[in-house]
Amino acid sequence: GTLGVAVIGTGRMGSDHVRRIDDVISGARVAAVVDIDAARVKAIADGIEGCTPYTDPVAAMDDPAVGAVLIASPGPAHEATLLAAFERDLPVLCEKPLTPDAESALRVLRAEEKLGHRRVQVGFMRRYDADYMKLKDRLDQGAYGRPLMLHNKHRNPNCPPGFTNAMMINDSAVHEIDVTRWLLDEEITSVRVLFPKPTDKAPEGLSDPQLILFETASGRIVDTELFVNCGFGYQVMCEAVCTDGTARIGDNHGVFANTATGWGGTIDPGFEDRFADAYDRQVQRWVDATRRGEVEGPSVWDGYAAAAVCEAGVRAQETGERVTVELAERPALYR
Ligand code: ISE
Repeated sequence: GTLGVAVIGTGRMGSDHVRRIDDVISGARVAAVVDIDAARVKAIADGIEGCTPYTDPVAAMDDPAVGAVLIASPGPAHEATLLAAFERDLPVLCEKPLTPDAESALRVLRAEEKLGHRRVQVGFMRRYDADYMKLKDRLDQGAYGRPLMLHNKHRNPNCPPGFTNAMMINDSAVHEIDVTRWLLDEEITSVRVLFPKPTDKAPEGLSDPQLILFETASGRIVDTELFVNCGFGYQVMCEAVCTDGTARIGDNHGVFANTATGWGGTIDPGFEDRFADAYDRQVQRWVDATRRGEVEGPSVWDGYAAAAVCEAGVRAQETGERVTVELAERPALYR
């Protein structure tokens, strides 16, 4: 039957997921919405048939209409919700970050291991973007030989208020961390961060842009230009440099026009537009897998490994040094 989903957290991503499950996704419906803001969840639930508002995630999970959980609350709240979902053996789609640090991510990993089967798909949605999927496919086929380097660019028009240097790593570069591990199929072993001359568009205390360098287990090098106040739009690019060629995605797609004033296209204003298809595909694939009783996509191991690299990244920002990534051994469940 139709999967009843509890959407936990109704901020920017949570409310987008409510709309997505309600309008776009097949095989699922929003059975419950949860937020600490009671008036907000009531207003959302009032607009959706058969949807119950809650302020407590655990109460929502105990609602018999709920068969799966989508976690889109702030990162520090994820661990408690994940552990409660494990207790009820409920399938979970958890927005990134899995948890805010490696230690708590490892606790979640141990809890899922104890459960004995995977229950979580982590919201690294770039793995569901059509361009990234093509690049991954071709790299896996060896279409350009063996990959040696990746050049990434990650630009946001502006950052939300209160954005910090650590958030540049934990919220933004975390996507390049996941993409690197996924495309190259190996772990990141060290991180360095360089601070170019900053833009005057960045808020006080934020050094923007930053240049982030990863080394991987086999000695590949990956650079990322992270620029969260570029001012003009949202752009994500990835170029793989391989032994027999290079391949690049993310040059803006869409309509290419010739007009009196020149040639070209438009730049997406934000990640909701640029990655709309990826978010849709991510949630649809999660619903489909869940209804088959399966789990796919980025795992708790991927969430933990990303958290460990983020921690090294923040230390690299603070010290100016090359910081080695410390990783627990990969459990059999995730091999
Ligand atoms: C945000 O949280 C995201 O996940 C976006 O993909 C990223 O581009 C942005 O920088 C983050 O703040």
